[in-house]
Amino acid sequence: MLKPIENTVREIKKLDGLWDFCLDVRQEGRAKEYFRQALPEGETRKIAVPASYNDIFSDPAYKNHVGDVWYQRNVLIPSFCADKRVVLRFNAVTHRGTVWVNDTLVAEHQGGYLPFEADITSLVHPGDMVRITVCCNNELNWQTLPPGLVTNNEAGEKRQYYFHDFFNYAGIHRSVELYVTPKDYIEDVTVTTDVSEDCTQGTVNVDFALSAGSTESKAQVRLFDSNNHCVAVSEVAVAEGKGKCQIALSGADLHLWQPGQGYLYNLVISTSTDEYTLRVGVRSVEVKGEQFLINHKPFYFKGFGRHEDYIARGKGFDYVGMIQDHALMDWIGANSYRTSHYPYAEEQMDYADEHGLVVIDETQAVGLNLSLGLSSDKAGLPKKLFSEEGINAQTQANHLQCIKELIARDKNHPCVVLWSIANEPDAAQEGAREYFEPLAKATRELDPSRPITCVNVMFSDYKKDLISDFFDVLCLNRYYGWYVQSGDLSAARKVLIDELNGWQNKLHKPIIITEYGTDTMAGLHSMCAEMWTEEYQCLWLNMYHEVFSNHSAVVGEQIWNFADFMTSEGVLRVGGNRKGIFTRDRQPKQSAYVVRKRWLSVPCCEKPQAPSAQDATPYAECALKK
Ligand code: BDP
Repeated sequence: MLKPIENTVREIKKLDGLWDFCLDVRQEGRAKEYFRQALPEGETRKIAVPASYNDIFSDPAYKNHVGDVWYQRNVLIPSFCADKRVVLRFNAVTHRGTVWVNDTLVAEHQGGYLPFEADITSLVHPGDMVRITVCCNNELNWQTLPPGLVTNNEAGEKRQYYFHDFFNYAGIHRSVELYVTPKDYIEDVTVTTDVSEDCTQGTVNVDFALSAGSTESKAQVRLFDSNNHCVAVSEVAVAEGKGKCQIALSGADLHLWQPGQGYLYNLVISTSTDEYTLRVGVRSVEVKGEQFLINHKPFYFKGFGRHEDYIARGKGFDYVGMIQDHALMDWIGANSYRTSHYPYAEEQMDYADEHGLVVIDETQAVGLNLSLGLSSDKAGLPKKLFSEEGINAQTQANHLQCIKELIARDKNHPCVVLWSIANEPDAAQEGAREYFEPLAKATRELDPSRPITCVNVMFSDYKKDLISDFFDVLCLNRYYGWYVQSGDLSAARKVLIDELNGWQNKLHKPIIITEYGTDTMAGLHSMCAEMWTEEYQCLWLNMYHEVFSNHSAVVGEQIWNFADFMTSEGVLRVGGNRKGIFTRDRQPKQSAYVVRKRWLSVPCCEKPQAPSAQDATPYAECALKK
């Protein structure tokens, strides 16, 4: 799915800003057809788009609303729409969006973190003022991704439970765009790249598809380097709307996309009516034995699991947050992150492409697990997770749809080196193998150019796990010394080492520790480095780092989490999850300096040496000396 762009034949009008908004408290908007007129007077107020609606008004009615909400605005159709194909695009409506233009239903989409669009050419004319109405629903059930459970409490109020550990923010989370293309247009482009073993030759494989019914017989493909110098031109024959070509690069024309150095070319495809420019990074990715190779060199992942989570705007995208997070990741020496636990805004993928940040790209399949203790109300839970009443064939079909949409959006981003199809499913349950095998197979077919993974939960260790043989990389989330062996670092260290050895002996695959961390209250200190203190976080990380540095199969460490983030209420959380290395307002905890020292001690792609006990900060060092 191509991102809208602007050039001489394509234009974009952003529809971000203030929209009318109301909660559908009586859940009557669909029956009363709210889209046919202005939203109900007296209940409607202005809201910002993009943003989550939950935290803006500091009112529990908004924060905890379960069900539909309505957004509406009038839009003037610009003159650039004349004789063009006009498309309305939503980059993310969480979790379900239904869209009307005036009285006409134009789109319905399930899945809160990926774009969808509607061709509205026949409904609009330049100069028209049209009413756009969006019904946004945040309910999660066993067939949605992520899954959840809606119940009614004693007072008859709807409550939403879910099995993932981040707040169920909802709303129009990313930009809304009205864009145009020519009526005969370039519909899709797929680029894969390869690099010779000695890194002296690069190959760019281009496949493109034109809109249905296209009668074009040829197209031109050009590649420009970052100085806008044309390094390749290819005249491509087009048959039935499809064309392909291969571009070879070498010598002064070849610049690899590398971790830390995001070199990008511009690939320009031109037909008689349309032109599309795509940024291309030339690199190779491969899993070989226990190594993860980028451009044929071992790559060691240093970075974080993150969240799109910000004060007041929740999961709403904005450039300030994006740039601040990237500046902090740069400061601390991170070379990578995982889009835990849903696809992030495409702007973030573009930024990572430009800056050579390596991304593990994850779907929103999180919380397919009943044993994580995040829901206090067990009523209504299925007896078996993978069952007709729980995660069933419909869930699996919806999960496949998420994978398809993610790959369709992100396949051309060089930053993406690994697809993660789920986070912490209960991989020890009966039915897990039958559920995941077809999904793993389909992911490989959709994109044969990248390795795949499914992030493993601590309770499905190497003795219990039933699915990790389907995947190329073992991504492990581990909390020894926190949720279990709480406060006991030497016991935790032993379990961690035993487990890494267990996985290594069982599967001989590269291991990335995609989560490890401790809840830490910024400002809480203790001479004895007790749990929840800044000292404990430092000592705990140091212990893990020593183990990783000394283990040959570990090819990456991604700390949980980059920053503190909001979760649902519960006895496990105090004002959210506090495992951040930065606070929610992006200030460093003591651990930030420990991590920075470690990650900057070696060049970008390399694995750091084992730290000494003294590396756990001056405070912790004192706590160590008994
Ligand atoms: C893992 C989850 C992550 C949680 C984390 C934690 O993948 O989303 O936030 O643990 O407990 O289970 O902090």
